[in-house]
Amino acid sequence: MNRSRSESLFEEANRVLVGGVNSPVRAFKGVGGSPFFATSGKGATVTDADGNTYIDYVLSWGPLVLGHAHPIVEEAVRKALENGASFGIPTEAEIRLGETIANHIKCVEKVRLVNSGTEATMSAIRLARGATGRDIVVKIEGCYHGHVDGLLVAAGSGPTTFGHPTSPGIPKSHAESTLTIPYNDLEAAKAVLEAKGDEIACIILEPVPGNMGVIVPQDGYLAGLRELTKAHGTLLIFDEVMSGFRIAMGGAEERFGVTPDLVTLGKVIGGGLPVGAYGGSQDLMDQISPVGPIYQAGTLSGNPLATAAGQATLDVLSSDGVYDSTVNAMTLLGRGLGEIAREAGVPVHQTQVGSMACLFFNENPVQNYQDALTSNTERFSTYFHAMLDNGVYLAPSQFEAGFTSIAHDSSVIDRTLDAARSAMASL
Ligand code: KE4
Repeated sequence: MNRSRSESLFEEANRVLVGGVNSPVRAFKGVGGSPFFATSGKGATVTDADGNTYIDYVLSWGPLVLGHAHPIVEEAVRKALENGASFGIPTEAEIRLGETIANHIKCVEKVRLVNSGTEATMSAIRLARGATGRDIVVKIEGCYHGHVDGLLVAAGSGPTTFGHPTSPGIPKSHAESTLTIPYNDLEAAKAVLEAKGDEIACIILEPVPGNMGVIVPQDGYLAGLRELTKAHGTLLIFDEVMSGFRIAMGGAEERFGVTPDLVTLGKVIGGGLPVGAYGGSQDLMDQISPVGPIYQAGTLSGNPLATAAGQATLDVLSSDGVYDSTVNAMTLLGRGLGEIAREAGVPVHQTQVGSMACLFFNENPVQNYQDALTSNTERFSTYFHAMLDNGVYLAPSQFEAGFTSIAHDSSVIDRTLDAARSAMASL
């Protein structure tokens, strides 16, 4: 497939943009080669600067649950823009988006809109620390919550440890107030809470992680975390920036019956424009400025264009049968990929929750980050490039999630499976 225009654009980009990108994952470092440059998207497909069209399972890393350039979303943003791009003064649209979020995510009595998932998780952690008067945050190894200083921490040795930063520029003090435990390990959670419980402000996790591939919570894991955190006065934060409106319209609380103290959202609620949010009980949220003393702010938070795109997306997604169609598409795809892998004799471990899924090139089950790391990333990279050359764009890393949209109909899935049949045969 000819991508010469993208290649020359990437050379130009590298002269002014760090790594040629504005977010590292886009640089294809996980799979080698260089990224294509997008020029347009429509429904389930995205087209590059050389005119190649790909079926898109990245969907801007999750937001485009209605597919690219959905007419209702486009019209909503166009109409909002006619009245002006931003006011920095309250607008009714922010009330309506807040109400829509609260109507779906039951633990949310009050919400604060921000501009990214990172802002949402950073603010939720500040709230947890302010509300509890405690400093330590527990995160789950392999979960990603945006580039928040204290959360760019990898686990040290052993199941529960003081983390060390995975990035320069993070003060030792930040890393020292972050503990890391493995996913799906209640014993590790129990140990850390018994050891430090009265200093731990919160445990934050992706209830269904999508940043180490997609991993399914073992039965009782989330409920166990809820029980343990409650017993120690530690807040439980579900980071649903990725899983929100993907694993259920009501998030993990609906799917698993576990109610967190705070939830963070992003991606889908902005429909492709910058929106993040964090929410919880009125008692907790009213501790945020201007009602309470915990400060958080944002020039463009709740801006009219982003709220219009988010509202239109959630309105379409919550109409009859629409959400289910995204899940059914992923189920159809997963079934087909499993068969193709078996026919090709390629060992894979598949996971799916709602409309997010992962194909691990791994002959064993993947229950946590250490398991995920044993996947055959070489084989994944070969598969990724074969699929790309066959017109299917997957997330350029084994440790990401795949997403479907309402535009991924059966003909799109069939075309994907044809591409997979030939890609798998080349492994
Ligand atoms: P943003 O700041 O990128 O909007 O959201 C950060 C974030 C928070 N929480 C979860 C669970 C997330 O998945 C993310 C961002 N996800 C990555 C994809 N793995 C975004 C892609 C990127 O970094 O460019």
